[in-house]
Amino acid sequence: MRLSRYFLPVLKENPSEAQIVSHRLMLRAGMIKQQSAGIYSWLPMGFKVLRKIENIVHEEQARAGHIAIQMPILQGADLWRESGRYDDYGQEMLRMQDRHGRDMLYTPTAEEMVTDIFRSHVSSYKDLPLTLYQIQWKFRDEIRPRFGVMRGREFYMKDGYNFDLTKEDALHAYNRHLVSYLRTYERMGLQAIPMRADSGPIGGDDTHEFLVLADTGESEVFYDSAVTDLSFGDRQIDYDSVEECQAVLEEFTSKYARTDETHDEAAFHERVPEDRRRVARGIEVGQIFYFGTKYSDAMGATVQGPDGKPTPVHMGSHGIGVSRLLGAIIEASHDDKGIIWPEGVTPFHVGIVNLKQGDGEADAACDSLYKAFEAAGLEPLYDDRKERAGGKFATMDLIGLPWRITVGPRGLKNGVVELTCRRTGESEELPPEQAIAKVVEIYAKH
Ligand code: P5A
Repeated sequence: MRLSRYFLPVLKENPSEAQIVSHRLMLRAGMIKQQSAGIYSWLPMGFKVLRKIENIVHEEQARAGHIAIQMPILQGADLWRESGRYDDYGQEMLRMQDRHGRDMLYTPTAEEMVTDIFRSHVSSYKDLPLTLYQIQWKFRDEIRPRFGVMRGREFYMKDGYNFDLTKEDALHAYNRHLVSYLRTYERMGLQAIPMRADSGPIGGDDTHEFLVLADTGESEVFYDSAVTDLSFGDRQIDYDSVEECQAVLEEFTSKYARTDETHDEAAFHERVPEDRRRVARGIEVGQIFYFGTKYSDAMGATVQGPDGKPTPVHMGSHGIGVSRLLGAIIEASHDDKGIIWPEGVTPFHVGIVNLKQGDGEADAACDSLYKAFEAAGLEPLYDDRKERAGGKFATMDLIGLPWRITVGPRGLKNGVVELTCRRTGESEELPPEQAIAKVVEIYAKH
């Protein structure tokens, strides 16, 4: 993309409404625009990152054997009356009526609808296990929407639902989700720590939240510092293997790590040596639940079991805060100049800064870099505006592309361009071909 043809409405001033750095940087970098409290338009660069995050989620869901569907945003109230949640959900649910006076709602989650799909089409235990998921907009009329996309009213969520014959099978689905989430977040450059949590309006006893540590997080968390040494890395897991998933779950959840809802001070002291006890704040980027037959009992979702008798299915649901993740990633990865995107989610792979737009040689060198990156399957953002170098650097630093190539007449005389790493600020002068090769090699890992 050439910046002169792009739509990147960066703000020079700090927006006064933003209380935390990720919200401020998303507004300043022209990624989102607020339309109502907690409701945003996604401008091109914000939308691009949203799509990147969404793609990672889809890829990791596919790897775990889960199947994508799409359910409607507006749902009839009847299914929710069957489960009892139409009344339970209270004011967080946005309700409306259609022209016939039928009660409708904007989906805050979709346990009821997916259970309805299941009961309509699945009748035998032989069709299990099954996990269906979607990535879809949700609405929760939060009392205090704030911090930009972090606590929106309209937000984008991956919600997945497993259907299993037995509790044992459903717990494997739970463990499988935990493993696939660890991998998903790591691909986004995040450490998200599974913590024992409270199940709230979704219900059930078994639940973990995934928290990214950040001072601006809304949850208070208590943990053994040893959990921050754990990393999923590039291990290959057989998602069908009960033992392998169980082993990962145990590795990542056996140390003390809880949100304030389930925190137990006595257990904290007993289980964690004093020098490893940490009290901090975290951003909840996902949550997994096992709730057994709560919805299948209420809604008559049974299958014919091996004994020929109707058996209610065991279920769980599993969510990732896709739009919230943009905020979480920025909270975890920025400096005073702007965002620092992890390679896995960056909107463009590399920025090209032309120090002397209009200079024949500099323009030609930039064009050829641009073409070479495109040919290698990467997306460059070329700042081809007639602007001062200082302004171009400030924009690149603000929008946070991990790698920048600076091209100017002086370097070109010596046959070199400058390759700069956004995270470390380190630069090196290299012939253009070598700079390209280096960037291509870095992204081969992402
Ligand atoms: C699991 C999927 C559920 O709703 N039902 C279907 C279960 N879980 S949850 O924890 O309530 O939400 C899942 C994730 O969505 C994000 N989230 C939000 N993001 C932005 N703004 C909000 N107001 C908001 N509410 C929830 C969180 O990341 C949460 O973990």
